[in-house]
Amino acid sequence: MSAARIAVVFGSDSDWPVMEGCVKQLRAFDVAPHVEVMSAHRSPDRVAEFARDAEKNGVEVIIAAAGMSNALAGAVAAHTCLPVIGIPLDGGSLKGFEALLSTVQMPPGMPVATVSVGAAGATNAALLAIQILARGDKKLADAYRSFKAKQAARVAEKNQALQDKIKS
Ligand code: RP5
Repeated sequence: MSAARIAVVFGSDSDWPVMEGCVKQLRAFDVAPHVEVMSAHRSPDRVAEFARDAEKNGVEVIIAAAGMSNALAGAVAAHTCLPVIGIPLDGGSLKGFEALLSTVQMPPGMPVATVSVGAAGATNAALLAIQILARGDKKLADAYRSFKAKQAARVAEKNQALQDKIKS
């Protein structure tokens, strides 16, 4: 089996119900990611080891998600030159606002591309990772174009259905 080009890491197995959406979205493009639970606070040594080795292991983009105080994406970014996409998850008592701020507010010199909170962010992180890989992969670029065209067609269908309904 070839090395995974995208890694999806998250802070707890309790994040899986949301993160499964990210993995499914990647698989819809025939991309099989490396998936692993690791925590910036609870298993910091594994986070550092993973991030340091990711590039030499063939990873090109890292998606890192966590709820509450999300240090994971930033900690991964600190140990790699690969692009890191952060997903703030919404399990905490502040409904993801705390994870949003801790993911997005990175200091200058240490970027994390932060997507929206929760399930929408899990989907968008996968799509953004595909877009990044697609810059050097014509097959993925074509698949992404086709995904966008289908999405637009679905909106047009829904609009047509609404127009028919409000006319009658
Ligand atoms: C974060 O704390 C995890 O990413 C998870 O969203 C949250 C709660 O983790 P558990 O207590 O369920 O393991 O680090």
